[in-house]
Amino acid sequence: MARFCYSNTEKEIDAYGFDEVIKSHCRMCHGGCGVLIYLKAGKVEKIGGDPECPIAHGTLCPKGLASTQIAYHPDRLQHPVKRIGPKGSGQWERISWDQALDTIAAKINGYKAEFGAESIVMGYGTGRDNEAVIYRFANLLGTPNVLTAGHLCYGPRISTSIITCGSNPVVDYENDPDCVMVWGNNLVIANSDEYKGESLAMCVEKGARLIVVDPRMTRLAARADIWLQLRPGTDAALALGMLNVIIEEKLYDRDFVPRYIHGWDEFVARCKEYPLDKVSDITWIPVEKIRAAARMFAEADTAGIQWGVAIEQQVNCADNNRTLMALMAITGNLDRKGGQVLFETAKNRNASEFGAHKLLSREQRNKRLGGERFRLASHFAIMNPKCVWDAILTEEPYPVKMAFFISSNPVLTRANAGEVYKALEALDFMAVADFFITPTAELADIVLPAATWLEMDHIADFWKRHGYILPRRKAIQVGECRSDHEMLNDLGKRVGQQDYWWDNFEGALDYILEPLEITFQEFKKMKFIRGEVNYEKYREKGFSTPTGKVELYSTKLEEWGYDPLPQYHEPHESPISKPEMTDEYPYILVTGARSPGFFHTENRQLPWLREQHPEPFIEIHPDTAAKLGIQNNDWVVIESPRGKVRQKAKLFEGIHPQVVGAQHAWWYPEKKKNNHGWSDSNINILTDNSYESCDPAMGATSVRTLLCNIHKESLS
Ligand SMILES: Nc1nc2c(c(=O)[nH]1)N[C@H]1C(S)=C(S)[C@@H](COP(=O)(O)OP(=O)(O)OC[C@H]3O[C@@H](n4cnc5c(=O)[nH]c(N)nc54)[C@H](O)[C@@H]3O)O[C@H]1N2
Ligand SMILES: Nc1nc2c(c(=O)[nH]1)N[C@H]1C(S)=C(S)[C@@H](COP(=O)(O)OP(=O)(O)OC[C@H]3O[C@@H](n4cnc5c(=O)[nH]c(N)nc54)[C@H](O)[C@@H]3O)O[C@H]1N2
Ligand code: SF4
Ligand SMILES: [Mo]
Repeated sequence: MARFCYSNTEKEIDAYGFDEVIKSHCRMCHGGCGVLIYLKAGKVEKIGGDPECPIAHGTLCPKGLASTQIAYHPDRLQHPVKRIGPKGSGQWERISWDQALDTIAAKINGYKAEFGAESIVMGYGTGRDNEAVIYRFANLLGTPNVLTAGHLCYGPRISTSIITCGSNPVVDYENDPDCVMVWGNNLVIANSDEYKGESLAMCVEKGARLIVVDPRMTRLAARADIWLQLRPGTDAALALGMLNVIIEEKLYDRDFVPRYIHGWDEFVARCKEYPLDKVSDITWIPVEKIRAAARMFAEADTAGIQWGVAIEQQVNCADNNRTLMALMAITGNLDRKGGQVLFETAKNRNASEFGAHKLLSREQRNKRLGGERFRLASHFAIMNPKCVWDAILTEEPYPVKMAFFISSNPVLTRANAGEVYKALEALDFMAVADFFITPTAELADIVLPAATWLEMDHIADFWKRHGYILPRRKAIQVGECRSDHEMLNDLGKRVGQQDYWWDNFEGALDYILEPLEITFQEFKKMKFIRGEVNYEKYREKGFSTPTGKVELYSTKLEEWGYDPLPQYHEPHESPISKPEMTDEYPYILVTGARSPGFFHTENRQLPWLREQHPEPFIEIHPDTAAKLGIQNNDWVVIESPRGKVRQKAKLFEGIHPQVVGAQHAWWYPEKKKNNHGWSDSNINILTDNSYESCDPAMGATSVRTLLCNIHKESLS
């Protein structure tokens, strides 16, 4: 991210004739960067970074800078519509908000009466600051079925860290860790969750040692002291191997371990099952490199692991997270200043309380689809998507009649997209709230026009674990667009939840802030609020787990019938687990590495961003490409047992010759045919969502590691 040089707001107002500058917080991704919104004649003219922001310090990424191109896009949906042709036909008619909400409410009330609240699935995707309001609506309705991306993204980090050490440990960049190990993450592009790439970049700039664990050469890997180019999906084996070195060489924290670890002896025995020669065979990384990385991490005075989503989208999802937490814990870095801290949130009502989870009855909770199968996920109200598609298509264990997707595009973002499409086509009734009529929205009966972050008042980041809350201030109104929060506040009142909602959503914001004894109007005048920062809290309070210790041996997983100790399983589809497939599908496919201008399926319509990246590409090693007669920029067909799609070849030496890396979430808003070309380049046509391929406790779908074949597309 380039530092946005910003000196003097008033001078700029005079020089460029802006009428007003509003401080707010961007949310073109998971959000958090402070911005200055420059207004002229009631319109946003420019977005700039806010140097006073404690999270991003005035830096912005291309998506944030392009926010106006979403807000004012000519294709943006500005009023509710209902479908008047067949699903996917693109025929829509304008209706009023009252008509739209009354219709949706009547459907909800009808299905609830006839089939039970569980026949209605509420859906969202990645973090948008609307999760708590969606859970609140669902819990009050009595449906346990809220379908999110939480099974394969962030949910695993939160749930495994809660059962292991009480909360999600966040790298303490403010206090300059001496070593950062970046594991399955590319923060300088993704700026994900609690983090912004700027903090990591500054930390490396100041001299922190850097270890990168990634099958692809990223910008960070190129700068690293040690780059561990592992075989995709073998992270747990690598981490267990590193733990083994740290244990054997007695590099662990001798003060912390005996006092604060639960199950040390059993854990040590498990690690010993992973000697480095075995780990090297599994991971493709030379023994000496693994040993050097383990030593570098363990010997640093303070160290943190910048962990990312790649470790979660695997069959070893939960165990990957747990082995990385073990590395943090046994080296004494957990909750240590400059290590990885369990930050306390501000004392506002948190997302879990606002989400009204306690109001969902035990009887309804027990009906959560897949709840018995994926018990770690279900304990945190998270679902595996296939359980929903199956219930729609087979009516087992009970019928699902309606889905309401708010900020999600599942036909592009969920594994085995062909099945997803079929299921959504089979639904009795579907509603969507979005900025555009996306390929998913094309299958809906009603689409509601959602407000962007520029168009809402909100308490930003109150779901994150970095401890900050930030004011988001409404700058503009576009058409009849409304925030998801306001929309659900109104819909709730139409389905019998009137006692739990407010005259308008500002009442909810006041309710969230109530424990801090301030109103939203008062919060709006502030820059941010941060929870108290204390380190090594465990010395007084222990860890918030059943044993009060860091549970490397998990009593919760044991109670739910899983192995309480982490272990490595071979990916469901790999040259080792499925040797019989390798003739037909010789390459390992990884998908989804983030690109700077797009946020999953978003922004393909925005000229500033699409211009820089007009087509999807698949990274192929030059030797592999030469063998297959593929040249840079050739269209390539990528095939798996589930189907085939096309992307353009990008020859890239930073990837192993047997591995290819394809982009995810591609559709073509400009295409009229085939529902905006939803299946042309959509890599999730190829990904597997079978139950056996998912993490057995978390239900994470393995979209990072599968087998495929590639060939040059023929012109005929
Ligand atoms: N193959 C493969 N698949 C993946 C991944 C991968 O790496 N590889 N990554 C996975 C991950 S980590 C995630 S989190 C998911 C993301 O999956 P999704 O969240 O489903 O995907 P998005 O494209 O981010 O969001 C969908 C829609 O939300 C709309 N939107 C944005 N903000 C708002 C808002 O405030 N309100 C409303 N109503 N709509 C809004 C956008 O216009 C967009 O159409 O994808 C997953 N899918
Ligand atoms: N611009 C942009 N920013 C985004 C998003 C976006 O779509 N666009 N999406 C947001 C979301 S929802 C999320 S979850 C985050 C994700 O952000 P990150 O966690 O940074 O995830 P990715 O960039 O998908 O993947 C990180 C790295 O994992 C590597 N990788 C692939 N397979 C493996 C493996 O098996 N093991 C290991 N160790 N590494 C592997 C990839 O090569 C890649 O470089 O980004 C968020 N930010
Ligand atoms: S990183 Fe996210 S919050 Fe920051 S400017 Fe980019 S899109 Fe906005
Ligand atoms: Mo994600």
